[in-house]
Amino acid sequence: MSEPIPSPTAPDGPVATHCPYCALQCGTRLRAAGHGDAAAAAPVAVEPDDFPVNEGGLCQKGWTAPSLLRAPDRLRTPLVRDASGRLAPVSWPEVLDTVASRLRAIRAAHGPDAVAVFGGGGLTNEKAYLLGKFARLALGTSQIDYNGRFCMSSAAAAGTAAFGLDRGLPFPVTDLAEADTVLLAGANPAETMPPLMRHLGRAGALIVVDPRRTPTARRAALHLAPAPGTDLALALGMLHIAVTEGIHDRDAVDQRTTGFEAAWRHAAAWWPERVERVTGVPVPLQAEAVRMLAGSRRAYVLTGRGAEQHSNGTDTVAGFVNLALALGLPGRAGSGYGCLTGQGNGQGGREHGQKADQLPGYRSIADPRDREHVARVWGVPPGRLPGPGRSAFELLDRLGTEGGPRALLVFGSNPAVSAPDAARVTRRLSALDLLVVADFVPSETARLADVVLPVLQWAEEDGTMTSLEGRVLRRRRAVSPPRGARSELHVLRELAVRLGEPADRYPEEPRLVFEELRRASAGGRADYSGITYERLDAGEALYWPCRHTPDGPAHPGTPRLFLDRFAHPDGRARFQEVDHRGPAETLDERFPLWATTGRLLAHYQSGSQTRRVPELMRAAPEPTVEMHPDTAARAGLAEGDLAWVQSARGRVTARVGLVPTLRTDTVFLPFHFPDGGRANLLTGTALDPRSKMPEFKVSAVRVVPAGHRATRENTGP
Ligand SMILES: Nc1nc2c(c(=O)[nH]1)N[C@H]1C(S)=C(S)[C@@H](COP(=O)(O)OP(=O)(O)OC[C@H]3O[C@@H](n4cnc5c(=O)[nH]c(N)nc54)[C@H](O)[C@@H]3O)O[C@H]1N2
Ligand SMILES: Nc1nc2c(c(=O)[nH]1)N[C@H]1C(S)=C(S)[C@@H](COP(=O)(O)OP(=O)(O)OC[C@H]3O[C@@H](n4cnc5c(=O)[nH]c(N)nc54)[C@H](O)[C@@H]3O)O[C@H]1N2
Ligand code: SF4
Ligand SMILES: [Mo]
Repeated sequence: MSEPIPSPTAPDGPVATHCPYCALQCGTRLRAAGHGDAAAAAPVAVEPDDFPVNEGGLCQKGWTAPSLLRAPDRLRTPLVRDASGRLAPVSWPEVLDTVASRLRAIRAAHGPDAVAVFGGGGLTNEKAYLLGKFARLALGTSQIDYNGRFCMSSAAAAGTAAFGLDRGLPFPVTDLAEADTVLLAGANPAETMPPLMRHLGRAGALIVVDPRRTPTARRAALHLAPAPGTDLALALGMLHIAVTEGIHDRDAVDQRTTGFEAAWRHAAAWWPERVERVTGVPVPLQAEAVRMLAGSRRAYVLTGRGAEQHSNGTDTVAGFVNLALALGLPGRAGSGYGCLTGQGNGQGGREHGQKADQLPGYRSIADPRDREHVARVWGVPPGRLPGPGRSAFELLDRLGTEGGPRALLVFGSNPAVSAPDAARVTRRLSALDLLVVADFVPSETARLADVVLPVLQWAEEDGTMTSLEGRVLRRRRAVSPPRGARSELHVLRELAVRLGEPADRYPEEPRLVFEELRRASAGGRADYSGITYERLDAGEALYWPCRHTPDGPAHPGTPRLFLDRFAHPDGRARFQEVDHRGPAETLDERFPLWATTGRLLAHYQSGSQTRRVPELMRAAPEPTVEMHPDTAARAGLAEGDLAWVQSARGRVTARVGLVPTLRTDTVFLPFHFPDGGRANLLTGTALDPRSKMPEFKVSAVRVVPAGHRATRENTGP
């Protein structure tokens, strides 16, 4: 097997590409100094591009992203755990042979489902597509899922049920600037997508639903602060007020939806005082929020992870969608419902087959016609495609158990930090016969691995990403990768060949993979067949669906969905019949506080990337537990003290940050930190029955001074 040809030198001029991190995918231009080997060490300069979503702005993470390319512990060579238990460098041919032969042995002994794959929403469309194909054909496994399950899966499930199609925002981000009112339920874009605030800042008024008074809530006309896990009661109550005050949009309900009566039967029981008792949101604020939305000609309801990451997350989103439908927002020009998708390619990553039940083009792996179409593109009989596999947490929780997978390949996730009940997941990862992790830094999961594959990162590779608005963007190579790293497309091809697949089934040129993805997605719900690198490189703004039109003018793409009809066969949106239920856990004397988790401006996700950027570490060096001064005082804690936050699962050590605007029954932890600072040592394993989303946003906890043995007196609110 020959080594790939060394990379060409980086071009001289600035290269237009996009930020490596979140789904806003801010446009940037990168300039690399020097040529050849010198270039691989030289600094890279970034400047914001004049791209519509960021309009020349970037957040702290975007500005400092180039230093990620020069991380001192960047992985530069494959590693295999040796007899002494150390991860030792090996050559590429050796590592590929080792992985392939161990996979073959595990498969021969235990069957194809003994090998599992865990993907990520940060992978380009090309990588996500090829990973799904590799799993189904080269490994023959049904056991593939990805971290998007932890992200927007509840919104995807609710959106598909309501509209017949799930595209996070069915309209361009810039439309938000024209709104009279925008309700944000459980989203904090001032920290998670700062340039989005430019557009929201031009809108008339913001309503923010968040237990914390976040930087976003501080900019809102109205802040509703429900107890964590009670949003569905609030959404039902808001629908109740809209209908009882007669300010809902009867015409829209009659003409464009079905199922209102059944949904209303549940909302009818959520009168405002009952909602106040459950959520803590005062009746006048509930009413004002509804009146603001109903009185606006242009209004949006948007959800983020705060509303979605619950064991009732899908129903909660459905509750907000029901409210939006009753107000006639979805399908009305300049109005709508949307979910703020999170990861760089969180949208594309959920469309091209790394999800357990899915084939490219947002097709279903259980649908005979979908299977037939994709099997034809792949050149195999449909019977070779496995059926649906387990969802992300269910998959992780079976690793190394009787009848569960014995090998796992991780591409683009750090579940040892980001999965719920992280100690349990870490034990499961350690119980595997073979853990293979592809990454460009030694993440906490990579450190547990038997084999580490060093891959390329954003500015070193070509491909496409699909942003939160469903727009397909070009990621462009701007710098030379280190010599020892290889592209994932190359790695997948080399492994596939060693597992007996024909090489031409796994192109390693991103453009060729995209050409195949176009055909595989043609006619699917997320149809990319009309999108080409040429059109994207010519600067066209292309939103899916975008069909291939061999005989007519090129399809312009679809920036705005649902204006004429929804995607269900009857063209109508569906109200969903949902009722409130609380979180899986309740408070008691031992665990008298709610802990919720989320994000800080300076860090990204499991932190494995941003904890390697010095400026970001200076901004947020360690885990902090935010708590109300009274809550802290009752626990005997002061600002800056080290505290233990304990749940039925485990304990996190964090520094106390006093936040006088926080609810006294709630504490907040970011999930970006490793080891004993992992917020996910606290979170539980309850899953939403529809989306399989874990309950990241609510755990019952107590907070005590670190090193302290808890007593009843010092833990209660
Ligand atoms: N800085 C930064 N930006 C990011 C990321 C990052 O890691 N760091 N990650 C990206 C990704 S993948 C994602 S998914 C997005 C997430 O973006 P957001 O959804 O904005 O982020 P979170 O901080 O997870 O949650 C938002 C808010 O939900 C609130 N919340 C907690 N519990 C509840 C509840 O029960 N109800 C309500 N209504 N609110 C609640 C939290 O207080 C928090 O302020 O951000 C993307 N952008
Ligand atoms: N408690 C709590 N837990 C949460 C959440 C929460 O709000 N609270 N949010 C959840 C959400 S929304 C998400 S999205 C998940 C995210 O959690 P993770 O899935 O852990 O996400 P990242 O930290 O982005 O991990 C991506 C890893 O892949 C690497 N990587 C990046 N790009 C590539 C690539 O192209 N190829 C390969 N092979 N590797 C790459 C990075 O270096 C990093 O180590 O966390 C979830 N966990
Ligand atoms: S908002 Fe998101 S895409 Fe934009 S610079 Fe920040 S992390 Fe990057
Ligand atoms: Mo996410």
